[in-house]
Amino acid sequence: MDKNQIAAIFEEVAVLLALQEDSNPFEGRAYENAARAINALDGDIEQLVRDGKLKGTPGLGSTIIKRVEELVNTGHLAFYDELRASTPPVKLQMLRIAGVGPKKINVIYDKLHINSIAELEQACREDKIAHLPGFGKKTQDNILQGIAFLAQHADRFLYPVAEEEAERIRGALAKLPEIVRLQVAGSLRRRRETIGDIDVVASVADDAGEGARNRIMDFFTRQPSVEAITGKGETKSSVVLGSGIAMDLRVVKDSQFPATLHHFTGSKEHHIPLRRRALSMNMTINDYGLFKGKEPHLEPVPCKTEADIYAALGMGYIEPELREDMGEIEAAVHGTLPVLVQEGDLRGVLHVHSTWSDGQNTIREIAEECIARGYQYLGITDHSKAAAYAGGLTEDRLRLQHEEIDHLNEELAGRLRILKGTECDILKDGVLDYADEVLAKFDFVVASIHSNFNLSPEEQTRRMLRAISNPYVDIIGHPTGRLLLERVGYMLDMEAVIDAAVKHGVCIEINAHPSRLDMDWRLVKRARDKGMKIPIDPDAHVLAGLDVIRYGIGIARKGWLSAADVLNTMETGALLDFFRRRRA
Ligand code: DGT
Ligand code: CA
Ligand code: CA
Ligand code: ZN
Repeated sequence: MDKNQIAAIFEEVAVLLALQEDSNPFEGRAYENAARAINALDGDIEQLVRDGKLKGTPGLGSTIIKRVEELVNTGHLAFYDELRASTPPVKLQMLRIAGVGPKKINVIYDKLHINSIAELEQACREDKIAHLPGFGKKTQDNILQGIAFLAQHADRFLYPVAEEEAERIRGALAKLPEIVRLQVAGSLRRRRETIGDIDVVASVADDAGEGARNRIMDFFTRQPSVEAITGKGETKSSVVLGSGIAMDLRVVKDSQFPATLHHFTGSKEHHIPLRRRALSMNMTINDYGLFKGKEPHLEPVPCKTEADIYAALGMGYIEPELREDMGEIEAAVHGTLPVLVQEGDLRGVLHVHSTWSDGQNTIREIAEECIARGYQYLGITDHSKAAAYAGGLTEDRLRLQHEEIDHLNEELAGRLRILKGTECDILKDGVLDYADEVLAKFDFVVASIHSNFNLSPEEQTRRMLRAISNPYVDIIGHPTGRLLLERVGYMLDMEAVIDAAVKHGVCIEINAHPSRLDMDWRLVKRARDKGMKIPIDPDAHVLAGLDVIRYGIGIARKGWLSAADVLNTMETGALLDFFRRRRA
């Protein structure tokens, strides 16, 4: 068991403790602090336990150390298992509702004996929640909204969940000798931010017999991750996988593959203007293929690839990410589609947390990882002082951090440049958490909202615009604060925010975390069209958090970004000039 796993269990213990009837806030806080202390430990925790070296670590009392030892030695923690077993499941379910924390959950549970989210919804409708001590009408409405949001998104999945399930099965199918071509289609291929179901298209040789298709379908429905088979035929089978996501496999003749792949890649919205264009050229496109003429007099146009289909319709190839009816057909006809950015175009990353605030790795560790990944620069952005819950830095600690960065930069000269950044809180009134003299000491400043999510849209927009007008702000972090499938973001007028950012030369990030992917790709395109340079930021809190960059690349591509539109494709010198010029 490594330190990240142990810290995660302690974080969960803190939550479970807070959900107990007569919870003691100090006990919970002890586990939160312990989780942070463990994350920040240098070295292998199992070794530290074996050597008895945990004693004396700030944040780790003797009880906690015993529990760490139990976890390291047995892989379990009886205390945690008991807590889990004794916590009513509905309390954990309620945690998923935005704006409802342990305190409110305990009141709801104790006073109204609620056993399910459906009962909670009922209690809201009967106006019972509003009358609980410390609640009120507004809270009740928020809970109803939160429940509706959960219900609406209950049947969708985050991209990485769908991708992992799809990849496992695609990899298995790829080994079958009967299969000629094989491709994931649907929203996953288009790299949407959330996925309804997985669509896969396979082909067999045109002269293959029924046996080949049956073998493929048998193999597919017998995959270990298949939980249920909801349909099984010669051309289409459907299953439900372990995570609850559904998957359709279609098997067609290889000569039909391009048209079938194109159809099931979608989107439905992309197909509408495309079909219209085909008809205007006296052609027909459907899920079987491309034809000259109109029904019923169809004459097939042979196409070996999707590019052939687009070419026959008089346009350039349209990448799957762009197939959303956002103007891509017209651009393909006129040859003005962008060359989309790729992960290899990035020269560095700009929004990363270290152990100085709530990250789990030291700046040195992150720097070495960035070198290994071939980056030229690393922008460290720990939290500012208002974010006390996340270990935000006071001005005194900032000075120490900057000394450490200076030393590392001397040592790593020629290999990596570490940029001094901050993820500075935007306070309620739009003022930044650090004074201008402090902000001036950074190479660049990311400004983010982490509090007061419930302001009116007008107030929230005003707050954001004020932050944007601060000359030290270079990048706005996760601009709407949304958490996909969990909560909508805070309400603000993103069109006004983009316009103001463009006017002040401020960038708005694509936060690449798969639960955020914020700003949304539709807004990315709008910002790009107005000339904004957009950074793709990992917002990493641990080394593996740098991997999420590729989800951000997907969103950048959906937003029509080419390498030149992305801030962190710049070389180090050009990037530093960019930040300096902004301030001058
Ligand atoms: P999802 O699964 O909700 O994340 O989104 P998609 O785009 O994967 O949608 P899905 O799985 O329902 O269908 C896959 C593709 O098949 C879709 O993008 C386009 C095509 N398709 C499905 N239903 C229709 C339809 O009624 N009309 C047209 N033109 N195409 C359809
Ligand atoms: Ca789908
Ligand atoms: Ca489907
Ligand atoms: Zn943040």
